[in-house]
This record gives sequence, C-alpha cells and structure tokens, in this order.
Amino acid sequence: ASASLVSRFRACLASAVAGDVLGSEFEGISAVSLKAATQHVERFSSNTDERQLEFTDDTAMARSICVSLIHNKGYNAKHMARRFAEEYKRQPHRGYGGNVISVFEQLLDESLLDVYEPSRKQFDGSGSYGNGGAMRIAPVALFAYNDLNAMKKIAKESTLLTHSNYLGYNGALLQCAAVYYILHSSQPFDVDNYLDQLHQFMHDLEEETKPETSYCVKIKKIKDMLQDSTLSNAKVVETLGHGIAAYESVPTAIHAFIHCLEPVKDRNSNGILRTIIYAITLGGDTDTIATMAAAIAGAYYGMEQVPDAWSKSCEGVDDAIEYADQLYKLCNNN
Ligand code: F2R
Ligand code: MG
Ligand code: MG
Repeated sequence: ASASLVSRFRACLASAVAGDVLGSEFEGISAVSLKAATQHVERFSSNTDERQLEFTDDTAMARSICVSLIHNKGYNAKHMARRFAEEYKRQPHRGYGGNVISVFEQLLDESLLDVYEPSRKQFDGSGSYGNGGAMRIAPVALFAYNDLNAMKKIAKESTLLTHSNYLGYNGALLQCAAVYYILHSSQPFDVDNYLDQLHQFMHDLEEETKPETSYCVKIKKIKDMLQDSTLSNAKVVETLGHGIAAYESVPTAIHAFIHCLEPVKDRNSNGILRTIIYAITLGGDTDTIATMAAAIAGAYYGMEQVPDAWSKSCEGVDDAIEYADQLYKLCNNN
C-alpha cells in the first residue's frame, strides 16, 4: 500500500471517530437520501463550518479501550471494565444502548469480584447480541497488529465485558479481523482474497452455528453482491440488515467499505468520505455502521484521505490520532 503503517493506524481511529460523529445525525432513520448524507458529510469535512459535532457511545467506548490498552501495555479486564463504567458515569448522555447501561451500573460496584458476571446475566442469561462490542473494537486490531492470536483473545475477552451472546462477540471478532486484515493488505488490493480471509477467520470460530445466524453465510452474501451490477440500497438492507444487532450491522459495514472502493462519477472522490456517505444512506444504525466502515476505510487509505477539517468539526479526532501513535509504538515493541 502507498500509505505508511503509522498513517493507516492514525486514519483508522480518526475515521472511526468521524464515522460515528457524522453518522449519528441520522441514527434511527430507515433510509437517508444521498443528497442529505453527502451535504452533511461534505459540510463537516471542509474548513467552512466552525461548529463541532459530538461523538457518541461508539467513540466513548473505543477511547476507553485505547486508554486501557495503552496504560496497561496489554489487556487488563478489571481496568477496562472500570474505564467503560466510569466513562458512562461521567457522561451518561452519549446515546448508549438501552441495556448495556445496567452492566455499567453493576461494574461501578467496588465489591464486584467477577467483572464478566454482569454481562453474562444480561437478557436472562442469553447475553447481549448488540453491536456495542464491534463498534469499539478497532484499537484492538492496532494493538495486536503483530499477533493474530492475541488479537482474537483480546477482542473476545474485552467484548465479553458487555456482550456475552455469541453473535455479539463474534460480530466484534469479525469487525476486528476486518481492520486487522486490511492493515496487513498490500496493493493491488484483492477483494476476493480479503473476503476469503474473513470467511476462514469466522469459519474457525463458528463451526456449530446455524446458517441463519452465521457470519460466514453473510460474508458469502457480500461476495455475491460484488457480481450484482443493479444492487440497490434496499437490497443491501434486506440482505445484510442495518440494525442495532451485530449480525445486522457488522457485515453491512464491511460491504460498505468494499462497495466504495472504486471511485464513481458524481460521488466524492475521497474514499473515506465516499464510504461514510454510503454507510449513512443505508439508514438504521448509521453512526455504528459508519464508524465500523470508516475504521476499515481509514486503515486502507491512510491519513492522506483524512480531511484536516475533522480536527475542528469532529470531537475526538485529534485524541484518536494521538492514541493511534501510542498504539503504533506499543505494537512495535511487542
Ligand atoms: N443506543 C443507541 N441508539 C438508540 C438511540 C440513541 C439516541 N440517539 C440517544 O441519544 O438516546 N445506539 C448505541 O447503541 C448501539 C450499541 O448498543 P449495545 O452497546 O450493544 O447495547 P445493548 O443494550 O447491549 O444492546 C442494544 C439493544 O439490542 C437489543 N438486544 C441485544 N441483545 C438482545 C437479546 N439477547 N435479546 C433481545 N434484545 C437484545 C436490545 O434492544 C438492546 O437494548 C449502537 O448503535 C450505539 O450507537
Ligand atoms: Mg452511538
Ligand atoms: Mg449506533
């Protein structure tokens, strides 16, 4: 790839923040017009608007992952759980998921011995399958850039702090792998090979899974879409989903990145912006699908395609670049 690895680390986390910030304006709207998504994203990606847009829970939790990995130079369950919970207590109005907040409240109890217990008890013991594990996972792919097994272990265990349903943590693993394999990709980029890597990664994790809840089946559908020259947004949403469940949003984000790889006439020429705009037009959980798609896109394109304006217009972008630098230093020492 033309961009250096540190540039890709920075752009990954900066773009993830921008995807959340820019996408949150439309969260919950079933479909967003291309015009509305384009106007919004382009306005806050140019130097003309002085207003700063705020990040949501997606970024709040990703920041906690960065801080905890950097502070401990590795994964420390108790420390990360406390970071999540204290961040929620400090700023509870970041748009957190409806049920995960009860996990945070239990994690704030100093006498709690097992930090995984509150998550296990969610939804009468079935655990959350929300996309809250996947939306925050990109920093793990950076920290464990040199060690796939460590990436798997940290991605799963850090997600289990809040999401114990297999669809919740496998979704986070897939999103983490999507960032990891992009960081390891080179030019010319081979989309088929990338999807095969993700399929193999998930196949090893979900041998027992039923076809209707299999991430491998969704990856095959992403591959089939590559051949569909008449693909509409409605078809994408019908096939992959755009909801708050990890199963209904992580494959959608991966599709969004792939779908926007080629420049299209009359669409933004910047690959990261094109990806965020497209993710938003799919509607539904727009902040989360945009943050996940943008993390992959940023890791692919590098800082050259990160607009300077985000530093002012998107809360948290500068911090993200600083965290990326620290994670880069750490992974080079591993
Ligand atoms: N919460 C939101 N959006 C709602 C509106 C926000 C609004 N803009 C505002 O400011 O108030 N977005 C954020 O939540 C998603 C991540 O959620 P997370 O962390 O996974 O939370 P939770 O509570 O664990 O799961 C979310 C919902 O999924 C359903 N669910 C999950 N597991 C379930 C199960 N086993 N059985 C039944 N339902 C289950 C529940 O409805 C949960 O509340 C991101 O979109 C982030 O942006
Ligand atoms: Mg959010
Ligand atoms: Mg969301």
